[in-house]
Amino acid sequence: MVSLSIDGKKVEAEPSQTILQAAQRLGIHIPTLCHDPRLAPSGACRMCVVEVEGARSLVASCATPVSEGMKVSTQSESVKRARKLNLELIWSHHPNDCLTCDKTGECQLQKFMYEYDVKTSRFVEQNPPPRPDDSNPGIYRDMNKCILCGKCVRICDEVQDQHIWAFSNRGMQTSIATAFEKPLKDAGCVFCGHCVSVCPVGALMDKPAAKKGRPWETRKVRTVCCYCGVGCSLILHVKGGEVLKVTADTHDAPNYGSLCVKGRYGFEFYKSPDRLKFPLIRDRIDQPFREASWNEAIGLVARKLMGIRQKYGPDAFGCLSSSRGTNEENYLAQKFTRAVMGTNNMDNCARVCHGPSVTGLRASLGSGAATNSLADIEGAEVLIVSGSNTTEAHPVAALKIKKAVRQNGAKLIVIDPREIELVQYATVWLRLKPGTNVALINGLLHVILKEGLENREFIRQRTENIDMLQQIVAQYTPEKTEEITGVPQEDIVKAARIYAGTRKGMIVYGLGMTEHKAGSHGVMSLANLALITGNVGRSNTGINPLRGQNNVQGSCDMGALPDVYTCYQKVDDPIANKKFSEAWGCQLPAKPGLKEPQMYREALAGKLKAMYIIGYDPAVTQANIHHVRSAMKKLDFLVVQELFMTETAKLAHVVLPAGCFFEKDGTFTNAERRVRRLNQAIPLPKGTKHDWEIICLIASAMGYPMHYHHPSEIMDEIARLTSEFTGIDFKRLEGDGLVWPVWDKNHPGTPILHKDTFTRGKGRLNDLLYTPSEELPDDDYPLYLTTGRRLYHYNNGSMSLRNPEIYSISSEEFVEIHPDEAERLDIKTGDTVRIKSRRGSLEVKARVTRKSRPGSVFLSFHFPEVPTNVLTGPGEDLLALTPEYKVCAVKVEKT
Ligand SMILES: Nc1nc2c(c(=O)[nH]1)N[C@H]1C(S)=C(S)[C@@H](COP(=O)(O)OP(=O)(O)OC[C@H]3O[C@@H](n4cnc5c(=O)[nH]c(N)nc54)[C@H](O)[C@@H]3O)O[C@H]1N2
Ligand SMILES: Nc1nc2c(c(=O)[nH]1)N[C@H]1C(S)=C(S)[C@@H](COP(=O)(O)OP(=O)(O)OC[C@H]3O[C@@H](n4cnc5c(=O)[nH]c(N)nc54)[C@H](O)[C@@H]3O)O[C@H]1N2
Ligand code: FES
Ligand SMILES: [Mo]
Repeated sequence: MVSLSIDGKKVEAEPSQTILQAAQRLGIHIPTLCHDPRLAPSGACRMCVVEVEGARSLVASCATPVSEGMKVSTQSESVKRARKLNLELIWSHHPNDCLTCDKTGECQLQKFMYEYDVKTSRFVEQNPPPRPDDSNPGIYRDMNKCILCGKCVRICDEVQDQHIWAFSNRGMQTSIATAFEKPLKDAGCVFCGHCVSVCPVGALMDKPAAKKGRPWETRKVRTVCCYCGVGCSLILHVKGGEVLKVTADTHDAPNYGSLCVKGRYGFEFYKSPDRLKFPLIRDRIDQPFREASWNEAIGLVARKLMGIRQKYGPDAFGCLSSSRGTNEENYLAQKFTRAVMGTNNMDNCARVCHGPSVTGLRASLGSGAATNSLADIEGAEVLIVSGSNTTEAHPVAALKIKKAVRQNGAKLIVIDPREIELVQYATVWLRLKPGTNVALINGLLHVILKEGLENREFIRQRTENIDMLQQIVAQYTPEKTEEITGVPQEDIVKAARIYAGTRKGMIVYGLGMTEHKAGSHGVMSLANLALITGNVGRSNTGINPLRGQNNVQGSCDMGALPDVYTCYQKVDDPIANKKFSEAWGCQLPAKPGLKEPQMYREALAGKLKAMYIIGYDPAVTQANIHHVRSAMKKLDFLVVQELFMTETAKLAHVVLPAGCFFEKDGTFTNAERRVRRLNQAIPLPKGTKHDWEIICLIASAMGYPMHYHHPSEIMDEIARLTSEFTGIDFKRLEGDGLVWPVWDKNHPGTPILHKDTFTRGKGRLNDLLYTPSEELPDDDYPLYLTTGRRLYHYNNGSMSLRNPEIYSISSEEFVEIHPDEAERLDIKTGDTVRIKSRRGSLEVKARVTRKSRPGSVFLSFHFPEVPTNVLTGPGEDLLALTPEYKVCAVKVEKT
């Protein structure tokens, strides 16, 4: 530590700190234009100059380190004079349209001109005019306003690592530009908006909203993003019942100021004219819908469900609740299903997603959740990213991976058949054949055990079943593993050594692990890898599923599953069953219910008669949708609760219009188990109701009174019934929320699981053989089809496609096909091709790219015109029944 004085006050600072940082510790404000704590100092703007006793000239405090005995003055006359001169110089080539500039009130230049009383500039006769450029989606640009602070260039380089902006030209002509002045869309921009978020002036701004609002006229509401499981904190800027723009605060976890394109620009769907605005009902699905009052609709639902329960018994009903909805809503959905309908036929979209993570991690560690927090990624020395296209599906988590590699020197092992963006960052890329995860990981385990790289101490003390594991993986020599997976032996050995050679090895994975016949097995294999190397139970280690939906962690935690109540208390455990039966005032069924795919089978068999589907669109997003739609059509009664008229809603008897996440209070739980508050920002659209209110209305109409004044009362009930949530209430969740388990009202939460012991006691090393996928390419269908996500759109597209700015960036689907295949089939980029599987066929444009593995093609499932799931099919995870979306066999023909 060194001691120095600033404006006469003494302060201690680390020798690596700058004068600016030391001043901030004292609460002394120094003006800055080019400084950002996330970026390396550049010293470009000279606003932060201070006087240091004995120095020959003023120094930039943001770039000057402290030293022992330094005497700094931040407000001396010469400092003030220098800052004023500086402002005059900047102002001399800045347009003076402050009255109409959208940045007014937030512009740092304007603020400092006012503070330093600079009214005009001696260096100019006439300010230049604004030079507006709104040719790019989302982002508005005016290079005449640029002050060349370089923050946009640096944040794009240093945080987003995308390198889109650069200084171009020299002298007075210098400006910020993309390479060759290409439009952002063609320059490789991912529209994260980081550049916009740091611009101190009006040079880069979010496109002005249709409705105008000055910063002092807008309310800032903190809430949680409704897209992926990272669960970024958002600040909504609201005026007169409308959201004008979305930003993020650099202090808020887990994203600390970063957002992706959907978080920042994907908010306009809520005011789409397609929003459902009143209940719709009909007797039969071949009739048109008619508008109904809420009374009539709720009465009808209650009557029908009571009739079906009476005639066919409770198990003729099934409910799917929404991982887009809140914890409170999911809790009520399963309470309704169990207490009112009397069945455990309850599921959510985790079934088609990370169901195998819940099953696999529970089998290995005892708890189905991520073991560590997202912040841990940055400090890892080795990262395995398997089956996660992180930069597209969890973009803000990907920033942490990029930072770990580029700035902190971590080694990255990517396991993925596709050449995803993270491959550029990888030390080793294991490009396996789709569906061969278990074989590949067994191969890694083989090398580790054979070379004695395992952590014997950890294995002895904290795991069981090492002998069986050793026997099984003995077969998976590098040669044999290469044969099955297509990954070169040397890479398998190299990856095994890298991962086993660290005490800070962290595994992050996605659906490329779970959506397979051997999905749960794949997850258990990854757990084996963490367990035999002792890379679990500490910071910067562990095994971490990047959960998909904003609240899929929460919907599972809330018991929206067929076999458990909240936090995985088993329905067939007599103690849990008694506890919930008493709390809810009825005898609850103890037999685990149907999983989602079993519901469709039972419906086709005529045994399941009614379904209640909340915020979920399986008629598009389930695999083999012909089968799913036939099952839905056979139901006597289908209720769908939605924002939009989805394909599933089109098969319903009753459609109930619900509020979306901007419009409600409640909580979401992100992929790291962090429970956070959602704050209502705008009123419910006329005619709609909150999901939780609708459930209460139906239950009450069925003779089971359910009344809550506010979602916080539901959370209080959850906390009473769930030890892990005992310490949680809405008040405590303000700010960054809490990571469960939170055992009491003073408990700080638990970011790292399994520190001293696993939830199940010892960690289980599961001995697993490789099981091939259900449907492999053959002569008739010679290509693998693997499916997944694209950055700009989200699942069924019902929300993301309804954002005009985003839609203008990405408005159609294409199939990715490797040049080898393309040549053989005479297909060029832009050609329309027909893709056929044993279950269906579709037409789509082709894009020839090396991103696809030879022998495989890739499709997303976001565009209704290209119903990918007519193709996917027949495989299912052996334990969780998750569809094998990542492997089926297809043929491709030019049309
Ligand atoms: N932009 C965007 N973001 C999203 C979503 C969205 O729709 N759009 N959806 C959200 C949801 S619900 C989820 S669950 C997450 C999913 O996020 P991810 O898990 O990242 O999603 P996917 O793109 O489906 O699949 C990931 C990767 O698995 C790879 N893969 C395929 N087969 C195999 C295999 O056999 N082994 C291995 N190791 N890898 C394989 C694919 O090539 C792909 O790169 O994303 C969430 N975030
Ligand atoms: N081919 C292929 N298919 C896949 C996958 C794949 O990788 N490949 N991935 C699968 C995965 S991981 C998942 S999670 C599923 C996702 O499948 P879905 O859950 O069906 O997809 P979403 O688009 O998230 O649909 C949620 C629906 O909820 C509605 N909604 C949003 N917010 C609210 C709300 O607050 N209240 C109500 N009532 N409704 C709301 C939206 O309008 C939307 O229609 O798709 C699966 N399908
Ligand atoms: S803030 Fe220090 S030079 Fe710009
Ligand atoms: Mo998902």
